[in-house]
Amino acid sequence: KKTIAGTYKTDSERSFVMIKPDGVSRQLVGKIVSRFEERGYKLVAIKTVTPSEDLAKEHYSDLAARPFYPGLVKYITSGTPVVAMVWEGKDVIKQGRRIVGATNPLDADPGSVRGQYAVSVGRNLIHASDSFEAATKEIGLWFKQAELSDYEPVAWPWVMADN
Ligand code: IDP
Ligand code: MG
Repeated sequence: KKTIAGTYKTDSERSFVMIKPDGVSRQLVGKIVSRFEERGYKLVAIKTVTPSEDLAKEHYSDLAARPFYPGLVKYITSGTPVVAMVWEGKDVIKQGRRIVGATNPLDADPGSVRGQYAVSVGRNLIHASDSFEAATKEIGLWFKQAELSDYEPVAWPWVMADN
């Protein structure tokens, strides 16, 4: 698309981002949402969900063999809701992982969400898709097609410029 701000592509990727129960209970939702919003990413969907055991298990099915899996499922199904989101924009999958930070908060960049707010790997506040395949699976698992909004942020020509 060509605009006064330059040119940019309108077909960009999407990532599934989830604020885990500790992030909601610790009232960090606004701060976390702001990081994606201020970067210029587009909010495509957002809702609170109190995940069932089936949903948590399916979301983390790749980790079913890991020793921490039962505890992880318990954490996600604590009864406190999560905030499920879809964010869209250039490189949002890779960039989302950088905003979130390393899995273990001890290794997470201090500027990342986990690096600023988390201490324990088992209570690391937030999830973000790690690949296009994972994003596709996770968005489909947590959202219906009709819940994904189609609009264009006014800032996008500037944020997304590719020239
Ligand atoms: P990621 O969330 O950074 O993608 P994964 O390896 O996919 O990390 O693990 C998923 C989630 O499982 C982590 O975010 C964390 O909540 C939990 N987890 C991972 N490793 C451990 C561990 O060693 N002990 C406890 N929980 C863990
Ligand atoms: Mg992962």
